[in-house]
Amino acid sequence: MRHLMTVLAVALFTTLSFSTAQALTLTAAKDSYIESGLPSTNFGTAPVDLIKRQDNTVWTRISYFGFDLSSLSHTAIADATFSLNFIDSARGITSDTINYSFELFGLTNESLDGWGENSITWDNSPSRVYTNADGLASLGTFSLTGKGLGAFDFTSQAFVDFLNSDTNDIATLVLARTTNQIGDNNYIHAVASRENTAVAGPRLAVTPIPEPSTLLLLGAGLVGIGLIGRRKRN
Ligand SMILES: [Ca+2]
Ligand SMILES: [Ca+2]
Repeated sequence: MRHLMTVLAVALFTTLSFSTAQALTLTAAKDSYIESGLPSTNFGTAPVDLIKRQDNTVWTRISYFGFDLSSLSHTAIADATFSLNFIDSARGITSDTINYSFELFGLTNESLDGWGENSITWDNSPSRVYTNADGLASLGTFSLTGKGLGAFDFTSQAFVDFLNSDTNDIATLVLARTTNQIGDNNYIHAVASRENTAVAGPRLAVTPIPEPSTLLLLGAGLVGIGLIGRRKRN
C-alpha cells in the first residue's frame, strides 16, 4: 500500500510540476486605427486606438492590432487573453447608462497580415468589417457601459482556435463597435495604444498546452499504479 501511495504521489507531483506550462505575455507589435472620414490618413503613432460606428456620416473608426507570435514557435495554446485599457477619448458626449456592443475579429486571410503600422489607412486596410469582411472571422462580442473606462480582458474559444490556426507568426485582431451612434451619443471609444506612455497598451497573454512529455510521465505513473495493483491481486 505504501508503494501505491508513493507512485500516486509521484504521478501527482509529475502532473502538477509539468502541466503548468509557461504563460507568455506579448505586447502588440503594431497597432493603429482607421477612420472613414480621413480615408488616406494613417494614425499608427497615435497614443490611442479609436473605435466608433457612425453609419450616417463618415466618422467610423476601427482599430487594428498585430502580435508577433514567433516566440511561441507554433506551440499550441490552451487559452488566450487579449487585454486592453479603455481610456477617455474626451471626444463626443456619452451617457454612462448606454450599453455599447463591440465585436472582435481575427484576420484569417493571412496574406493580409503584413499591413504596416505607419501606412495602414481606411482605403488600404485589409478589411473594414461593415462593408468588406474579406478574410475576417468573428472571435466574439462584448459590451461596455458608457465609456467603458479601465482594464478589459477578452477571451473566447474562437480566439484560441484562431491563434492556433496561425501559420505566419502574425496575428491580426480587428476591433469594431457594432452599436451605431445613438442620437447625441456620439462618443468615440478609445484604448491606449502601444505608443501610450501613461497607460499600458494592448497585450496578449497565452498559455501553451502542456508538453507531450507530461502526458508520457503521467501515463508512466498510471502504468506503475496498474502494475502494483496487479501484483497485489496475484
Ligand atoms: Ca501604433
Ligand atoms: Ca497569421
